[in-house]
Amino acid sequence: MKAIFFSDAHLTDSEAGRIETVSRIIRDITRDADLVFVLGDLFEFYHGYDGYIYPFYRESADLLRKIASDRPVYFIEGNHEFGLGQHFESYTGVRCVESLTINMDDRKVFLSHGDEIGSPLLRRVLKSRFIYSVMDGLGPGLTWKIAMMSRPILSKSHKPYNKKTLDRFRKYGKRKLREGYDAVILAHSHMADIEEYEWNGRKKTYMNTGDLITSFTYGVYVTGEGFSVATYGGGGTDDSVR
Ligand SMILES: [Mn+2]
Repeated sequence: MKAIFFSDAHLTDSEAGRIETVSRIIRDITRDADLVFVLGDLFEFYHGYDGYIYPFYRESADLLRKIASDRPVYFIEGNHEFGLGQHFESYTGVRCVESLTINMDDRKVFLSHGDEIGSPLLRRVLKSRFIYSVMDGLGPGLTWKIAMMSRPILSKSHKPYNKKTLDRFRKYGKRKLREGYDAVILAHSHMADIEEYEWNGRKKTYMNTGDLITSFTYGVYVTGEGFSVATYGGGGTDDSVR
């Protein structure tokens, strides 16, 4: 069994070339995957509407639909996705969730975008039923415009390396592992990372998928081999930076 984890492409309507590049990467890395996890912020902004897919996200939605046609795909929403919605789910066949606990080869795995680490309060306010109903009322065109104007509030899509943030994510990962998970997979920091621990003879893993903007990293799980971080088209003999 092979699972693929990727996140943080932050696609917008103004960079058609980048959508194409990211589509190619996603197509390539998921080709032989039995299970696919999108760890959030694939889109710079998304709020789902009935019967509607943003025209510039059609390509990405169609790609997810194709991937999900013959294997399970989970989309764990990021802080830039405000309810992908039922239409997105039924159109793509992808399961959209806030966070996820799943069993893989007898390992209990926790997956979340990871934005609960930095600003849980802001997350609660922005991702509220009230805000969603305002977005519903405004419609996709106006909501998109406002979202693009609010980008500085939503958080930067380009994040430089930051040791303090890296450590904060590791610490949170460790805390979740202590709660009884065998693996914790996060994203959001845009810093790919993998830490392995051995507690009471049981192997535990914290992994961060990094991003598909600057570092082009993603996570891999293979039965019998465990977790690893890989770089798309990156150096090395097998693209892996374990
Ligand atoms: Mn994020």
